[in-house]
Amino acid sequence: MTASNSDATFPQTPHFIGLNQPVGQEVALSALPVEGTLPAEVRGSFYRAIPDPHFPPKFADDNVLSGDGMVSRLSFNADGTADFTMRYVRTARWLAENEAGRARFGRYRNAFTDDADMAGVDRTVANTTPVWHAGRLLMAKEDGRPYRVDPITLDTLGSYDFDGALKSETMTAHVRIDAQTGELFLYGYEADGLASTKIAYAVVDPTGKLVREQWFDAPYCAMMHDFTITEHYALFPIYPTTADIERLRSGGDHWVHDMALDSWLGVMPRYGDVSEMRWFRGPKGVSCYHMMNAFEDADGRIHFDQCLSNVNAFPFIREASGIHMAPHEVQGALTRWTVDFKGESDEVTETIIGPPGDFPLIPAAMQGRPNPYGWMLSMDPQMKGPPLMGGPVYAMFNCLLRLDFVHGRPQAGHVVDALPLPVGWSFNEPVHVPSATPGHLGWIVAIVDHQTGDNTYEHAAWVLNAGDLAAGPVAKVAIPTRLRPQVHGWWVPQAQLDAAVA
Ligand code: V55
Ligand code: FE
Repeated sequence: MTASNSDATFPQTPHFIGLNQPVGQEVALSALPVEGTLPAEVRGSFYRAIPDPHFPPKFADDNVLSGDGMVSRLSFNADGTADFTMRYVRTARWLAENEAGRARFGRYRNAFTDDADMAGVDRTVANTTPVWHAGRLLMAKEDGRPYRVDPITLDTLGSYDFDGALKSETMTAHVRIDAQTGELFLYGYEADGLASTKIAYAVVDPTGKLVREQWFDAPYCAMMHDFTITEHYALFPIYPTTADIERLRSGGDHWVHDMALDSWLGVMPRYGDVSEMRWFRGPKGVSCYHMMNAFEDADGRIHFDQCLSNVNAFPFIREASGIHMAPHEVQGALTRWTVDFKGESDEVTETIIGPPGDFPLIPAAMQGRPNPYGWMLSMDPQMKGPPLMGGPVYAMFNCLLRLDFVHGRPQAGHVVDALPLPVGWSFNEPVHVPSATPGHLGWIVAIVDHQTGDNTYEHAAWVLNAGDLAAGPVAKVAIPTRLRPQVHGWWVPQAQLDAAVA
């Protein structure tokens, strides 16, 4: 048994109330009934990463991103039922705090605010993405190395450094896997310490062996949450959410957004040398957490498609930056930056290609190649009430969209299919399950939240036809326990799980 936070007091801020209220308990539910018809192709496990603080924070201004990593697994079983399990990742930090029965680590990504006796203890919380590659499940967070987790039991197997090969102290939660080669491409920023400009870039072969790691300097230290690959290039975007070591030393915030600084896109041949990196300048002040994809066209130009916004989307980062904006002033769109690695220009060419929103998704097989279509979460403009409060933006998305870049109208943001939810409901990030039927777009699995009372919620996994969202779920699994908003998820087909366990 682990110490429970259920009787402890969390700050009554948006980070810890409502949907963001810590769950504080591990869960094991088996043989959950599936309502409707589960497609035979939806066989496998849907992993989710959730931040869930084990103990109330040392500092009341703590944020939702600091929470201890929890990994959950929704397994769609051969008998047509589903199992749901959720466990804390036993990070060094979790173990140290569990032993003391209280928080010993301080502010978000500021080790200078930790208890003195925690100096040198790995403070990452493994709370952002469950990454599956080469039969290994890794719980990743961008401020440290990932933790390896058993994909069946969810037991923590320890901090993972690719058998000693990874030199970077950090690894992104947004790796990219080329489905055609089976390679995993990763980077780590602040690779040698807090507020450093050092970025590590590494390639992992299809067997999981890290075969190459190179370091380079960013134009400035920025929050580098995601990156992309194409068939021939690796692309590193830099947006002006910046860190400063003196601010950290004085106990301040890790991140401040600077509207006056340029954004940048670093591009290098993906098997090349970092000395070949070219930096393309983007607009000032913009911000992005997630890219849908990047690819090369027939002329060799590179298109980089991102959920871009005019400022950092996280209210607590804007507050720390002295940027006071009403929620409606925070605007964005699915935005394409086009660059020509072999051309003259050092600027990006910007085109709006889709609606505002986040959590973009494409089939794994299209990674780094042209994606004629994709999905993302957005806000239903017709909604007759406020969004559900939750997550780091304090507002959950309530609409799932399909974009078709071939058949959709650019004026309509290429949106061809939508599933808006009623007031009081929200979507968490979906995953895609491929179909073997030619022409079938596959399936979408996502957790849906529903507020039923003052502080009561119901949660279910919905399975949708990815090519007919508007039809609503073809199957649902109610998950009868409280859930906190997911950061990211990953779909692992049953055959890959079976092969890894064998
Ligand atoms: C994000 C999430 C993080 C983090 C930095 O969603 C950025 C973006 C869950 O932790 O530390
Ligand atoms: Fe992310």
